[in-house]
Amino acid sequence: MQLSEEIFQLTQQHFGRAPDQCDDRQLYQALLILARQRAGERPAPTGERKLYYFSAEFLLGKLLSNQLLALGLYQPVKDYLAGMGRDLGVLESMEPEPSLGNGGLGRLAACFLDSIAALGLPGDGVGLNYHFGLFRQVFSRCKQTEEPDPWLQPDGWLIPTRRAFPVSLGNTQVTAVMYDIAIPGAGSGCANRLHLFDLADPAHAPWVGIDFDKGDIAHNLTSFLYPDDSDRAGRLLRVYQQYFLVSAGAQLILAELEERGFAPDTLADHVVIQINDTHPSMVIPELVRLLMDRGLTFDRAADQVTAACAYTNHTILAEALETWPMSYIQTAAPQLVPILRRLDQRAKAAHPDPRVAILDGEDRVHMAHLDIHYGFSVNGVAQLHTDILKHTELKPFCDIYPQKFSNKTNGVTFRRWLETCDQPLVSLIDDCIGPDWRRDAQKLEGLLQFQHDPAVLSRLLEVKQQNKDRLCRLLWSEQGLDLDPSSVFDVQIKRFHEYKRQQMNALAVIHQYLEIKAGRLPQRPVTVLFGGKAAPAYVMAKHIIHLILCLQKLIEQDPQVRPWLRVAMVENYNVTWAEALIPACDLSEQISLASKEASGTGNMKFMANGAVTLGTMDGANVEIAGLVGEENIYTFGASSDQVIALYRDRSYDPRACYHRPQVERLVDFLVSPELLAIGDPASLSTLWHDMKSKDWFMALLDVEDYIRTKAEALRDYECRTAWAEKMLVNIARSGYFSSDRTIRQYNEDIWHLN
Ligand code: 475
Repeated sequence: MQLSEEIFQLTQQHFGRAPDQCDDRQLYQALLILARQRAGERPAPTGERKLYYFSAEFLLGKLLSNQLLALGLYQPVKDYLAGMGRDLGVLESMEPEPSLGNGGLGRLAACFLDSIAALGLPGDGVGLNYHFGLFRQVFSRCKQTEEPDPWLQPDGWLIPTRRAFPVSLGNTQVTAVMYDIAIPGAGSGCANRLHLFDLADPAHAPWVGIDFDKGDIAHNLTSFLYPDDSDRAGRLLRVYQQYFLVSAGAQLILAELEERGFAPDTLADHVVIQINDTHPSMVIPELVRLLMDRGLTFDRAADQVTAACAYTNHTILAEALETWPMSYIQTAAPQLVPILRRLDQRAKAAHPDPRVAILDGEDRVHMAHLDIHYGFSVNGVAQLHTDILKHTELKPFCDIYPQKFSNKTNGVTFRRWLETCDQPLVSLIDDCIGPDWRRDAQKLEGLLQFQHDPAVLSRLLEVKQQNKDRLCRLLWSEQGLDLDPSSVFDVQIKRFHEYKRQQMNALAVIHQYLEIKAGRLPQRPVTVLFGGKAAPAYVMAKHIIHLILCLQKLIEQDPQVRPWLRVAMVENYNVTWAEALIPACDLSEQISLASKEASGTGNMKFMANGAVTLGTMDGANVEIAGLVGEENIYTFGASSDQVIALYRDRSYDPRACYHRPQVERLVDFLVSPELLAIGDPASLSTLWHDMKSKDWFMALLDVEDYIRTKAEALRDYECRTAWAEKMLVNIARSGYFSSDRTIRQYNEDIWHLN
């Protein structure tokens, strides 16, 4: 059937009218149903082994455009709509963004599902269906507040299935039901699934408010992603969630294994489980338990599970390395306790070194240690991060199991992060090198032949301008921000965390502000854009957001500064905002303290869209620098070796850095009369004290070099042709960071799917 006929039938059937008589919502709904049906008809990829990607988060973003793209319908649908004077972007703006993720780890999982399907590999995602997701960020009096984000729509992307599994949570018996989102693969003709488990019983329907009773498991198990874990009840709730996810997921794996005609003791021949950070680590003892129920001995079960499980580490931050008191597991999943004790004893018998123990002297379970002993693969997410894991953080493990460790540098799907989010740039690329880069992103290197082509370079600058204009329109209509599209767009978008050092960027803003106040004007106005959420219980991150919102307000009120410098913080930053911000960015801020950012993936997206990086030699920035060469990136700051030595020797002295005259006046501005008149004195002075005396992530160590390097970048920006060359080299060299490449490597080295 013709596409137009199919859409006609759908709108007739559902709304009793022809497409051109439908309103935007109806037309959107018809296209959703079309995509859902087409994806549902696609066969699953086949292979001897099947991958299950277990993750607490899948940060999908809006689905319509990317589903149509994978189905080969994107351009036909756009053309069809254009023929009626309608626009796919307008229709898609109706779609609420699924709120199933938080940051890089969740977005990586979404990029991976896209690439796994595109490569035709058999692999499904396994996660939870959080009804209110993370939270919706609302600014009120220059502070972040949190509201539930009810993103689920009737008749949306979720496909109900007949799968249901019993799960015992302490002394409560619940049923996990499974919903699916189809994941069609671009160019593969296949579709995988993202399985999202939820509570079955409507009497147990999730709770609606945000101040819920955390003890009421039945009502809030799948309410929120990362419920506040600053107290015991919140932490217990996380353990309940984790166990619910892995128990249902493990039962799914064994059910499918049986349906494929394989015996439980051949698990590892037919199944590989990728454990995305430690949140799903309890899948290990749960599978051991279920295999023992099916007749395997403990040792045989443990061996099968070890040969099936692979672990990805995403962070070396101590506070993110999960350890659960055994007493929590005794409460939430008592059936796992004897298994965990046996797994611990078996590991201790072979490796008595207390540094590698699963259970420590306080009876806490170290989830990463469990993954490393009882998995066959451990990977970091960028070369530097993997090296730090091997030589520092996980060295005792690497000495025992050197063969388990490998690097898999992250990647991003160019289908979402170039093809659908930056159409002006895509047209330019197509005109230069044709369409082949879609199948093989390394082909973007073909752009290098245009590095000195004035026509291409000036078109590149026009494309960037178009994207900046588009962003300005959007920020105006959605958030009432009116920005200057002819200014330089300097963008830092990511979760708020002290190690990512948004506070250092804020100090640079203060520097620019004081310069303008002193009559030293920049060559061109600058707009510093921020976006990101702070975890509700992360007090210091919230102080940093407050500082930025106060600076924004201060500058808005100042007619002397406002024409030259603006600060704009996007409210409720999410994937959808990223898709508008990244194509519009000139300068990409990747300024984490070296050694702390495992990889970063935003850095890759910016690069592919022609932004130039201002960054530390951290995470994947190191690899970006290697690919583009030093003249096409701005790096600064202490090296990871220096930082690691400062921590090891406890020799970082924030007070000494603070007392440098240029630094002191920037830091003291936090408690200046101007700022105190706008903000909350308690919040600003807490941040001020912390910066002077603790500065755990060493913002004051790097701030001067940072300000100097940013000034250099802004100077270079004025030579427009030379800047356009830098943009072009960044785009041309970004192909390495396609998640198709990353997934090929996972498959070749870890999964061996087909
Ligand atoms: C890294 N999230 C990025 C990205 O590999 C990296 C942890 C605990 C609880 C909740 N969320 C988390 C993360 O650790 C996370 O998102 N890590 C990020 O993973 C993908 O690119 O450098 O910070």
